[in-house]
Amino acid sequence: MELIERARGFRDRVAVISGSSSFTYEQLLEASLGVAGRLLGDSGDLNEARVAFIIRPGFDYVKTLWGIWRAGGIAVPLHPGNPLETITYILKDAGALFLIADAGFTDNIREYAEENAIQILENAEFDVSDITLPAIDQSRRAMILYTSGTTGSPKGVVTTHKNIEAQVKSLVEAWEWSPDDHILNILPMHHVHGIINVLSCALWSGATCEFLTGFDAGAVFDVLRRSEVTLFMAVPTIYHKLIAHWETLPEEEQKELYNRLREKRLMVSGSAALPVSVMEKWKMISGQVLLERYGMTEIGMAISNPYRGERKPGHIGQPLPGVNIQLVDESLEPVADGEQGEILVKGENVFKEYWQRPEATEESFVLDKWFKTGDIAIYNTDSYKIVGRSSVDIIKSGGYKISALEIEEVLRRREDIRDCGVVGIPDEEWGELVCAALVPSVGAVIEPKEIDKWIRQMLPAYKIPRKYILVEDLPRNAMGKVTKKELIKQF
Ligand code: MLC
Ligand code: AMP
Repeated sequence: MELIERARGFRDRVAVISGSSSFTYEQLLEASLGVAGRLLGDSGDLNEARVAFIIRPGFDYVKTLWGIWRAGGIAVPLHPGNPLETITYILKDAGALFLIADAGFTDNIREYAEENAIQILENAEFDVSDITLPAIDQSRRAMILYTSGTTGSPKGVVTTHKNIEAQVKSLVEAWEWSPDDHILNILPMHHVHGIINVLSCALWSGATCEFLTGFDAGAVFDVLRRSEVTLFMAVPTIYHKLIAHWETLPEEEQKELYNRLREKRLMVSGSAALPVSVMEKWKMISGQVLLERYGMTEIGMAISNPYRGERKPGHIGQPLPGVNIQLVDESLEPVADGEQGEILVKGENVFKEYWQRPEATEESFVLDKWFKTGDIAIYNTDSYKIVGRSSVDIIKSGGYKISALEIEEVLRRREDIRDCGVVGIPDEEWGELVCAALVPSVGAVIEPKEIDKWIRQMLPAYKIPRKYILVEDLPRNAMGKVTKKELIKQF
């Protein structure tokens, strides 16, 4: 694996900072070797066994990811905050054979793991003596990330080592990463934004990745104040929250922060549309023109504003190195410049398959292996601009992709709900807010608070509806199909 080979060239440099501890590339190589050895036991190769892990962002997360890769396994990162229902769904769907977890996360999952022959390993220091690692061909599967789509349940997006390398190399080239870079990571580590754009680009480059375990605006500014930090990447909601925090600070501190932030090499926004107002405000408080880029779990990053050159507000820029883009109409014919079309993507960056869903995989590719993103864009004077999505059932909130259908399925499990419709309502801070219209069953009295409590046991926080309305029936067209555009007007 080139990632590991390259690390040997940066042995004494700091790879990861978590909390008050720093870890060199040498320490990362050694600790990940320990994880690999523990996973391998007496076998010489995990041969693509799925290894799930629930580890807080930091050095232990990174050593585990690398250890799984070095042992020949497929890494399946899980979010520590997710409810048991979500975690067991993924363990089952991925057919995980191992679960590596921080102490404290294993208790409520142990029973499920034992029943399903999943071996639990508590995150620890592992012995590194006497380990022979398998040779890993680039074409082998490396990672499964779960993503929501227009089908009810999340699907596993499988990327190979080659896909990951292509995604990383493209960004390293476009954004001119170097060993002198130092990036702050506050993103969740079960999605491409945190794993690829931040962590893997840093480690590929011999740079330093510093972790905070979650988002806290004051703590982010404290790290960004330090001159060695050169890069920052986040979703628009995070920039919105940072601006709100900045506005509460005394004038002296605001000025001091401006002077610190304007020295940064690059600040990037992505995972959802960056409102022009947020881009302008951020420039005012930091002197930084945010670089907006566009990506997706299935493709890594595809389109980006330039590192050098004009970053156009409200636009996502041009194709990244190695990535091919075209816009097509519903008959898959290319559209003219200035016309709307669905973004199709092709290149080594594009994922291999949806895990054990050959039909879904086949449906997502058209023409000659072009991936259908479901995003609608126009190309105007040298830059792409996202104008919408082909499905109203996909919601983006806080940078997370959410399937309305998945939430509806969970709501419909209740006897007091006869029908329901979930929609995304535009929101300045979150991009969209998940909202649900509920049709009560005959005679049922619905208590939104109780539904909220119940749904929290099943879905991650970002999928929980923020507003409920009760309706007698959902709006439908002449064919009897629910018209979500009409439903949105009722909120
Ligand atoms: C959380 N909350 C929300 C919410 N998410 N409210 C509305 N909408 C949402 N989407 C609420 C919680 O219920 C809670 O409320 C409160 O906010 C704090 O919850 P939290 O989870 O602690 O939130 P916070 O830490 O503030 O998280 C906000 C955030 C987080 C923006 C930091 O959402 C985040 O890290 N987002 C990044 C997601 C990401 O990395 N996406 C990339 C996917 S890859 P209460 O009442 O319960 O206290 C991809 C491809 C690409 O998209 O192009 O990059
Ligand atoms: P995910 O499936 O979580 O990886 O989310 C991918 C989706 O995020 C894309 O299909 C887009 O809809 C959206 N997205 C990512 N970046 C941007 C951006 N800069 N502007 C608008 N939407 C974006």
